[in-house]
Amino acid sequence: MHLTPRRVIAWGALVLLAFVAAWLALGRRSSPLRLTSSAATRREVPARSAAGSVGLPAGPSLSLQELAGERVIYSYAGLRPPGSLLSAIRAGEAGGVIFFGPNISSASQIRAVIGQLQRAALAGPLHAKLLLMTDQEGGEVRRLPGAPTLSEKQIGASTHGTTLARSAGTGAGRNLASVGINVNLAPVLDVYRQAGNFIDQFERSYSSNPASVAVLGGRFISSQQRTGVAATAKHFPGLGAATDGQNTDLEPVALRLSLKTLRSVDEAPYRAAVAAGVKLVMTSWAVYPALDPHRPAGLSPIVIQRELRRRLGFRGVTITDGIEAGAVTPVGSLGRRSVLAAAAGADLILCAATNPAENSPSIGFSVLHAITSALSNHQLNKSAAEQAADRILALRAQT
Ligand SMILES: *[C@@H]1O[C@H](CO)[C@@H](O)[C@H](O)[C@H]1NC(C)=O
Ligand SMILES: CC(=O)N[C@H]1CO[C@H](CO)[C@@H](O)[C@@H]1O
Repeated sequence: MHLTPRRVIAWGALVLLAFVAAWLALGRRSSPLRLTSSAATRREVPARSAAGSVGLPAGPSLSLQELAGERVIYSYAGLRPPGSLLSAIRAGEAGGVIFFGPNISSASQIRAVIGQLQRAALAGPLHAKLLLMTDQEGGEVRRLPGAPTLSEKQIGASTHGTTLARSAGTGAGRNLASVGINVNLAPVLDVYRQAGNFIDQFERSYSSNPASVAVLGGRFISSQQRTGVAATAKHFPGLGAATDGQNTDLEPVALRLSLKTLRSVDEAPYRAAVAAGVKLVMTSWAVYPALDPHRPAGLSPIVIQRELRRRLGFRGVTITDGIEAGAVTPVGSLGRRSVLAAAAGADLILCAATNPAENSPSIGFSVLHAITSALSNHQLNKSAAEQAADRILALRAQT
């Protein structure tokens, strides 16, 4: 072939093209290698903590024991957390701890306990902070001295209610944050019916008017959450109709309200709470025959999944009331109650005794073991448990 200058240029261009094509092909071949090496890196860095902080599916990397442990909120008696609780936390088998008044002797004492608990959690396989919670509602129901001093009822009765609800939320949040508590089991959104009834007797309800409860509860939630402390709207779908003798801590309670009343009165404040971005909702242990005649709200998929999640659009973390409550003892053992609660859609199981002096990590261990075996024998749905763990880890990463 006679090489004219034009042919030289054409061949040169062809050779160059061949080189570019080969280089691209090699590049493409090497990209799966790059993916593999980044996957390997991800396995070395604990997958769960990465998942928790960015909200990616955390599930597949958690063991069954860890998936179960995420759901457990432990309690203990006395001023010092027992060694067995610290070991469970270090093993990644705890979602959090609830504190009661008798466990708190001073701000510095509880701050030191919290430091110890969080160091154990951060040293564990999930490297995620615990959810540390208490009831700092206001008025008589406060586990720490200080804000909020006004009861919900006093706030509801004031002409400056919205301002007071905002400062109660800010005060509660700053007070709890100052000792390291990152979840408040407040505000109460129950709409009371009769003066002196179950929820009104300690002034825990803002009002008998659902619209007022919605506005005041919403203000409390957004102000408190701005301080970095998560709020818990309770007790869904509402305990405002319980008489003074109807105490779910002590015995089964049925609230025979019509579906219309439940939705227009009792559930109404939860729309405002969801709009305010409330991070947790606590279910009640009462039975609401209009919603589910057979099961208490906290064990009912109809109440948790249909009413709260689908109808009201709640996407946060659900938590039971105390698993030792008299209202649910007829259901069966601690283990059976907690598996039913988890199956119904309760993300967190509050493992506390009705008498705080009887609080013990052993309540949490029973729940941990029951949920672990229910997961391993497929009595509980593993992918639903992974979704619950994702919600809990996302909350743990935010607090
Ligand atoms: C298990 O849970 C997942 C996620 O919530 C759901 O999509 C699936 O239908 C459930 N499976 C069974 C058998 O209930
Ligand atoms: C020293 C102290 O106040 N201990 C209390 C801690 O909490 C339990 C109840 O959970 C009380 O029984 C203790 O007296």
